Amino acid sequence: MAVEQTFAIIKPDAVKAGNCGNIINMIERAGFDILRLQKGQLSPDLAGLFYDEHKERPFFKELVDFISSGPILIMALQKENAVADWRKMMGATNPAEAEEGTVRKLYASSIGQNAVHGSDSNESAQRELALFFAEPAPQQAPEAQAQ
Ligand code: 3AN
Repeated sequence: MAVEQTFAIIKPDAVKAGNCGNIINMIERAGFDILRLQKGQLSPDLAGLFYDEHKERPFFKELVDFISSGPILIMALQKENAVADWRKMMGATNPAEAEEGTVRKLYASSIGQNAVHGSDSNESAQRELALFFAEPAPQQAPEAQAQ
């Protein structure tokens, strides 16, 4: 399987509830390399760009309002099969349908406030990583690869 990078967010509900440490622990135990980790708060404009593919959905405004409502953690995660593995670890969008042991089963409260985001494909991962992390992760730099 190919080594991939994916983009992850710990959303405002999980940050507010103090669950970042627990979620990061799960990520590390699953073997992800955390290439980037940054705390911040999205402007509604950046949130709208990020969720552009959902702009026709009825819950678009709710989505943008929520993700920009408070601090979040954004991450670039790397491992073999990173995109699918992180999606599996997150669990179903609706926490009521999420499998036992998934992040959303443990920490999400509703379909809108569902603790985490993960890219849904390699193409989305590239787009989302480029949107949030202008510079490539250190491991990708030619000098780092040469060592
Ligand atoms: P996922 O995050 O599991 O990929 P998507 O791509 O279907 O789910 O939806 C993107 C985000 O939109 C979800 N993370 C969730 O927060 C929100 N969302 C999805 N469906 C609804 C809904 N019916 N009502 C409110 N928010 C929703």
